[in-house]
Formats: sequence, C-alpha cells, structure tokens
Amino acid sequence: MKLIVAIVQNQDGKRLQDAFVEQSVRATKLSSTGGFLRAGNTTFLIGAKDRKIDDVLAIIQENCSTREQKMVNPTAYDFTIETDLTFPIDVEVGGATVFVLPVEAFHQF
Ligand code: 2BA
Repeated sequence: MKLIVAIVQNQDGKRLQDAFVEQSVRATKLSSTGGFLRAGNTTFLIGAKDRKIDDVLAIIQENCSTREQKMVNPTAYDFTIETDLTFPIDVEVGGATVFVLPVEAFHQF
C-alpha cells in the first residue's frame, strides 16, 4: 500500500474529488496554502493498493491543469529596496504536485 499526497489548485479540486468518487478511489480532501504564492490550494490524501497507484495518478493527471497565476513580487513590499517590480508577475502553477509514500501500516478501528 502507498499514501499518495496530491497538491492541486482549488479550481481542480471539485472535479478531481468527483472523479475519485466516480471511480471508487477513497480520498481525504484538505484545505492547504502554498508556501510561495500564499494562496489556497487543495491537498488530497489517498491510501491505495500498489496495483492501483498508476490508475490514481492517471485520474489526477486527467483532472488537473497547468495555469498562470499572478503574484506581486515580494520585494515590491520592501520600500527600502529600489525596484521596478511593483507590477504582478505570472507564475506557472500545477497541474498537480504528487508524492507517493510507502505505508508501514494501515488500520481502521
Ligand atoms: P506554492 O508554494 O504557492 O507555489 C506555487 C508555484 O510557484 C509553484 O507551482 C511554482 O511554479 C512556483 N514556485 C514555488 N516556489 C518557488 C520558488 N522558490 N521560486 C520560484 N517559483 C516558485 P508548483 O510547482 O506547481 O507547486 C504548486 C503547489 O504545490 C505549491 O504552491 C506548494 O503548495 C506545493 N508544492 C510544490 N512543490 C512542493 C514540494 N517540494 N514540497 C511541498 N509542497 C510543494
């Protein structure tokens, strides 16, 4: 068994959750915040048998898109630094950032 941790954009979270339910993939959805953009994103925890991992990854890939997101350069807030970067810059986010971890034990009491 593996634990899949998938960080996706909020815009894709609902669609991905629906796809998991439709395809009988058990998942837990958490609200999370990206450390860089400091914007909300969605993290799914999925416990899956080894033989199902590729199927779950395919579902994630099919339902998550890459997007450009605007952010104001953090140095623009520092008035001691001379910078022209007071305008928003585009940052490419996603589709999904996925970790696959080994599971030592799984219990449901
Ligand atoms: P954020 O940390 O808000 O990052 C959003 C996007 O900003 C990233 O998209 C990446 O394109 C860019 N970015 C992040 N850190 C950067 C940096 N130090 N310099 C320049 N650009 C940077 P993604 O790579 O698609 O990541 C989307 C979200 O996935 C991240 O949101 C974070 O919540 C999570 N994530 C990505 N890599 C991770 C990792 N190694 N460990 C834990 N969480 C991660």
